Amino acid sequence: MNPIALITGATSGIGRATALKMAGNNYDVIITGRREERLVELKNAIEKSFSSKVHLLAFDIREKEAVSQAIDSLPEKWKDIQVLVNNAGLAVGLNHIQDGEVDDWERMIDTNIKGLLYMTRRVAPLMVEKGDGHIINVGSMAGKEVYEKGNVYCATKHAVEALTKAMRIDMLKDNIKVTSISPGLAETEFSMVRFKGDKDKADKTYKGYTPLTGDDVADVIVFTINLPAHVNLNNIEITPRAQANSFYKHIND
Ligand code: NDP
Ligand code: 8X3
Repeated sequence: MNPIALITGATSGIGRATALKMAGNNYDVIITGRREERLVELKNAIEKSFSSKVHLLAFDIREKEAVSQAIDSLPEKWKDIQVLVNNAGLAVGLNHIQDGEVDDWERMIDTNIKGLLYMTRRVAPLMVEKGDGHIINVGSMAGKEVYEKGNVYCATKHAVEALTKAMRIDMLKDNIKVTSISPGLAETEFSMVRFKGDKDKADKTYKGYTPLTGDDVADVIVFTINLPAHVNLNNIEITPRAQANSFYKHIND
């Protein structure tokens, strides 16, 4: 068997691209997400192009019991997880705090913070047991800065930053690498989810400049994982050339 990587949120965007590139780098991959048909399609695509093995787990990361059951259900050899990419996440809504939808806030907190914690709580002990492993947390530029109407999404990604630092300290003696990667604007399904299916608003987000793609972010994740065992990239910020930070974007057409 190849080394094993578990990628959450592999049905779309950054997670899907990461699963494909990890398979291309001779990892066997465990792919997760809620949309099972997409996981099946991705499994077929990987098996068609690479010799890697694929195991799929369809569950909602917000459900603690579902996360536990999914990890428990893994055949013993699939529990030897070398890399965990905590990628599943979302922004829902873009409102001033006084107009925010409490249900949106809960979806973001439950997915981006609690879901990441549930996964880590079940997978990290498997790594600690063997004294080796690498956890990549997908944060955001929204975890570095706070922008107008970003309130709760930014707070969840600040939490990812804090948890990344905490994990690195807590598992230092166990040889577990922990990295956070903080992308800026990447064209995926992210904005369709944020704007609740409003395609015009979603498309506008990426107009007039060249945004990152899921592949761009996945390339950096794979680079990070492939570094020598004694080297860790603690935190990576990646933006399109046209974006300096959360506030400055250069629109050129
Ligand atoms: P996508 O919407 O394309 O992908 C999000 C993934 O997360 C999907 O596979 C989705 O799977 C999964 N997911 C969402 N909710 C749940 C849930 N409750 N249970 C299980 N899986 C879930 O967006 P991106 O690829 O852009 O987002 C990936 C990560 O990157 C997120 O954490 C996001 O915050 C972060 N990010 C994105 C940026 C961007 O500009 N695109 C920039 C910075 C960070 P499914 O719906 O099938 O469950
Ligand atoms: C996604 C990027 O700028 O919409 O995390 O917060 S941004």
